[in-house]
Amino acid sequence: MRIFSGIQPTGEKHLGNYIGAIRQYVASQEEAEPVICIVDLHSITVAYDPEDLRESTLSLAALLIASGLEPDRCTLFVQSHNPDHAQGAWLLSTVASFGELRRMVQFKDKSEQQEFISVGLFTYPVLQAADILLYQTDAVPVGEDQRQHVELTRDIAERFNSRYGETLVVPKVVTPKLGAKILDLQEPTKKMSTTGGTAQGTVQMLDEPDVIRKKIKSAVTDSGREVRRGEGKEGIENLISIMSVATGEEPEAIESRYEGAGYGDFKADVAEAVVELLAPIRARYRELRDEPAELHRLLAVGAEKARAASGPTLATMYERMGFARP
Ligand code: ATP
Ligand code: LTN
Repeated sequence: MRIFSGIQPTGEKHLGNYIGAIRQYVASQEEAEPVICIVDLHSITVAYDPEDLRESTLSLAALLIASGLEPDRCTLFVQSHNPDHAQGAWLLSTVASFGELRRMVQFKDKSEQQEFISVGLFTYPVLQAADILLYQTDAVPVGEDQRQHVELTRDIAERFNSRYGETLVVPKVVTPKLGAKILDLQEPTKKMSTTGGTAQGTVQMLDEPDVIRKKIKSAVTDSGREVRRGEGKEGIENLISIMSVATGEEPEAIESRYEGAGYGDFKADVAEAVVELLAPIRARYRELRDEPAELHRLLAVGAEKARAASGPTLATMYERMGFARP
């Protein structure tokens, strides 16, 4: 079973990224050796600062290791350290159609926020398909917002196989049972987001405990008073999911435990649960950031493992597509 996922080195990583994605990567180490890619080539598709990108790439590597990814039990690497991704994306760009890419919701959303809409932002899902398909991936753990991209990847793989013969594994998307879409605490109709959310409604994984408490205590809820899930109770439902993931307690058990309690007490407990969840990650992150040489070494080992895994697939793609090769 091959597991692959990608995460962008832009901005700070938030609680939605942890619950929807990072937590799944860590858990998948129990069943397989997942391949986790820091997708820096994807991050240049919108306006960015080159110095920030360099810094965020190392920072994300440290955060992923601090969250529980163990370089001996997974392949953790930076996308641009393996040139097969860019090559694979070019080949696959002839197997994806303009019409398919035009329907991508993430492109529609992100292009609205950009003054300059790059061609790279449009073809972004083809690079994502190359990421996944080069590793003959069976399962892709992601949050709900990435489902459409993984479905496109499946269509591209099937089309490649029918044009050129059975070559690529058609991957499945895997979203967590709980927390596949964590909502912004201030606008609980939108997903918590790096680029599109509110600052107060986004808990960053590296926020100080007091900042986390403040954000959770001021979360927007509803005019009712019952701690339970349901129509019109998106804010409370979101907090129940967060608490459930942080403590391991089922949502039903949380609902009955808080029967008759007020929102204030509930929020205070959610805040403590999140502070406890993130505190060890933050501490370990600090230690790792003090050892940049060690981080570079781990990423170099990861890149080598990644190239060894993607190389044979890329070679077969070239061959099947009719390129003359020695
Ligand atoms: P943006 O919000 O700007 O689109 P992002 O946070 O989605 O950025 P990434 O950092 O690449 O971008 O996302 C990493 C992973 O986190 C992806 O698998 C994505 O599905 C997941 N994810 C992102 N936001 C949420 C959320 N609110 N709830 C659950 N999972 C999420
Ligand atoms: N598009 C994804 C990041 C991403 C990814 C991938 C996820 C790039 N390549 C491959 C899974 C598999 C995002 O914006 N979160």
